[in-house]
Amino acid sequence: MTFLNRLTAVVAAAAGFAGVPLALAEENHAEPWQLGLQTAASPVMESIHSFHNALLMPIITVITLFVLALLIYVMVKFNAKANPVPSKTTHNTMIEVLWTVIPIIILVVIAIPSFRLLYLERNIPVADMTIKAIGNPSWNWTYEYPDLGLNEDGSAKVSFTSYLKDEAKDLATAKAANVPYLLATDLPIVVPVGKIVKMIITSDPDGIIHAWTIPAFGMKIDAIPGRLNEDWFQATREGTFYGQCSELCGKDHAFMPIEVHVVSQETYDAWSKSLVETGDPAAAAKLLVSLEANEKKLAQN
Ligand SMILES: [Cu+2]
Repeated sequence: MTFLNRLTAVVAAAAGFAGVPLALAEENHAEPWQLGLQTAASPVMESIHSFHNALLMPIITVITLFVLALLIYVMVKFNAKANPVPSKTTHNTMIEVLWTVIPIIILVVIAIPSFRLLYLERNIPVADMTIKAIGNPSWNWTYEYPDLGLNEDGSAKVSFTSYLKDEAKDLATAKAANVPYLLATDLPIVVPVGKIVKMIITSDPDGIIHAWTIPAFGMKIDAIPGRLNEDWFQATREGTFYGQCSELCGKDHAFMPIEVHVVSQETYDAWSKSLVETGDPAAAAKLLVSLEANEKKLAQN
C-alpha cells in the first residue's frame, strides 16, 4: 500500500467518524494499516456500510465525547483540592431512571435497522446460480457448480479444490508475482457480475469447522460438518475479491484463502464451457487469465 493509499484510508476512516460514507481504494482485500471496512461490492455490504457509517459511528462518537466530557467535569470539579468535603449522596432516582431508559432507547434505535439488515442478509432471494463450498480438513476449499451438470449419483460434474497459490507462501515471492500475500489461490471461483449467487457452505463430514467469507460482499458463514448453511451475494462490479477462512480451524488456518473472480457473463460462459468440456480446472483457470487480460485491454482502449 502506498503512502497516498494509507493517507486516503486514514482520511476515509476520519470521514467515517463524521458519518460520511467511506471511500477507500478499490482494492478488494484487507491492507496493512487499513482502517474502516472494505469497499462494498454487494447490496448487503452497501447496507452494512450505511448501517455502520450513518448510524453506529455517529452514536458511538456522541457517547464517547459525552462520557469524556463527564470524566473531565468530575476530575476538575470534584478533585480533593477543589472539593475538600465530599458529598455523601448515594441515590438519585431521576438519574437512575434516565441512565436506564436512555440506553434502552438508543439500543432500540440500533436494533430496528439491525434486524432489517439481518433479514436482508438471511432472506435469500431467488438465485440465478448455486455454488457449494466445502471446507476440507486438509485446510483448503472444494467448490462444486451443480448448475453445470450432475452425475448419475447426484454429485456435481464440475468440482475442484482451491489451494493457496504457491508463490504466495512467501511475502517476497508474492510481491514479485504481484498477488496479495496469503490471499491468492491456484483455482479461483468465477461468477458473473450482477447475478444472484446462492452459496451452500459446509465442511467435510469427518472434518472441522471453517468459515467462508468475502468481506467486500458482506458474507461470513460457518462451514460445519454435517450441516448445509446458506448465504448469498450479488456482486455489483467486476474484479477479484479475496477472503480467508474465518473460524480458527487448526495449524493451516491462515493458509486457506478464498478468491472470487467476478467477470462479465461472456467470460463466465467461456470459462464454464471450458471447464465442462475439458474437465480440467487448471486449463479453465488459464483461459480465465487470458480472457480477463483481453477484457482489461478492451476497457483501456
Ligand atoms: Cu480456519
